Amino acid sequence: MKAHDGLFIDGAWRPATGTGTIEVTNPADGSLLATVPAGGPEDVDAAVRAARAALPGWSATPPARRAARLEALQRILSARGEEIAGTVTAELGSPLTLSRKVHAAAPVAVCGSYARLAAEYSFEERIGNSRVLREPVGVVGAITPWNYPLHQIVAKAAPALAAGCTMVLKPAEDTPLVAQLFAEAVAEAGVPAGVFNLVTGLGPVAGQALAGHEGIDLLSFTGSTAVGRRVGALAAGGVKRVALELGGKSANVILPGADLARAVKAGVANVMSNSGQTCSAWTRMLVDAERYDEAVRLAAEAVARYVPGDPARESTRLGPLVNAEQRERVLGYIRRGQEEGARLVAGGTEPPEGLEGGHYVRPTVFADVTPAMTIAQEEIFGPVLSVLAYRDTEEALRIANGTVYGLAGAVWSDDEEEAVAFARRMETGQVDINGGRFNPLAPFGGYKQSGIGRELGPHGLEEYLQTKSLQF
Ligand code: TXE
Repeated sequence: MKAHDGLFIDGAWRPATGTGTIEVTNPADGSLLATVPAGGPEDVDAAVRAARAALPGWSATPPARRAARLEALQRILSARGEEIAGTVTAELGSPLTLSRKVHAAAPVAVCGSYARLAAEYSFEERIGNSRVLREPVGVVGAITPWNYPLHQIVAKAAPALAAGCTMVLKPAEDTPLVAQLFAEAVAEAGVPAGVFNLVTGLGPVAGQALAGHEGIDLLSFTGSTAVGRRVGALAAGGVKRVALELGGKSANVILPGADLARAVKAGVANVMSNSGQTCSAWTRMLVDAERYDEAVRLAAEAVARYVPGDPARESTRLGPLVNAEQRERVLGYIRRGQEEGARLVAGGTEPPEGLEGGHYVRPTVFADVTPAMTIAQEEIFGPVLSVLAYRDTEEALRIANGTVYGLAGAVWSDDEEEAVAFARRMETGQVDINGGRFNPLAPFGGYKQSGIGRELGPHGLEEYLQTKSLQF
């Protein structure tokens, strides 16, 4: 595949100072797609300097003109949608239909929402005898994961640019190609040199250098809780602002009156989408004891429709996992579930037939899962659903809230008010009521160890602003 052999710094593709490279492979068959440079601390330094130099000009650019650049970016991302979808399918392994519908489409919607917000947002307000100015935080260091590779970038870049910040992005090692494509789009959209910089590289080298760099004002990280904890501490040590979007173990609570067939089907689809590599995935399905057996039967039936296959085929609904390490992690959790006494009703550790060479895992459903089991507590990040029983809604709430995470969740009921009342008591940043639909303006982010800060919409914009008050 086409790839740049340089880093995008100060508006141009430049060679990295180090000689290291990253091999980008196709998770469906292990073949080599491209090689990209692995930037080092000196490259990160050059990128941060470029972002710092571009800050006065970009932050003083009227919001309406920043909005015009975001609009242009939205148009370019939309026009290059097929190319984006193909790139994400190749480097992540997500089925082509999902790549089109979500990986390529969501960033277009998010860019559009920030073009409008930049134009409409009140960057100044009066409070009594004060004028409160909302000014850009400054230079942003952004570190992103591979699971929604373009969306995760745009969820940081669009609000940062709308706010008047400049930035340096270190994308995930597994998915640098769509990040390069995004840098091309930013340049094509007429965003001035130095406003957006891209350093591909290894997490512990380039990522670490960025997180600890004195020249950034905000570190925005999405990834694992373990790394987030470390880089957050590093940035906070330099008294930098920190935004963290980390893991999840979301509960899908099906209340006794809910339409069971619909809720189970949607719950299975949610977990199997993107091979379960979604931080907000509803990985724990909670069903009342009376309807438990029926729910397990429906879940096993629904999961049979997710046959692993080549993600480049239009008909495939379940692709491979991103890499061999992730597959091993997920298989380890499946083994652990069996050892701890959960009942396997679909899938398992056997590799799917005829797909040798790819990082495939069978779609897996566990029944008789109890809240203390490892598979009910830890983020698996694979196509694995746990079904748990509850006796009454108080117990359902205790189970739902009984993990260190609090990113998302779902509640199903025939009485919307009952569902909302339950959702109010959930310790989580986002709850889908009877299915829910993606809203690019709604804040997304975690309670508890799922993170700090919010992305998307006006709340996401405010992460990139700081306030100054003038008293009269
Ligand atoms: O994530 P990492 P990994 C979870 C999920 C998954 C697990 C491991 O459970 O199974 O994390 O995935 C960069 N200093 N999530 O190992 O390592 C890295 O280069 C600075 C949830 O891929 O956290 C990449 O750009 N940066 C999640 C980014 O951090 C470092 C999405 C994320 O990688 C670094 C992904 C370091 N020392 C995984 N080490 C979500 N919240 O959606 C790594 N990085």
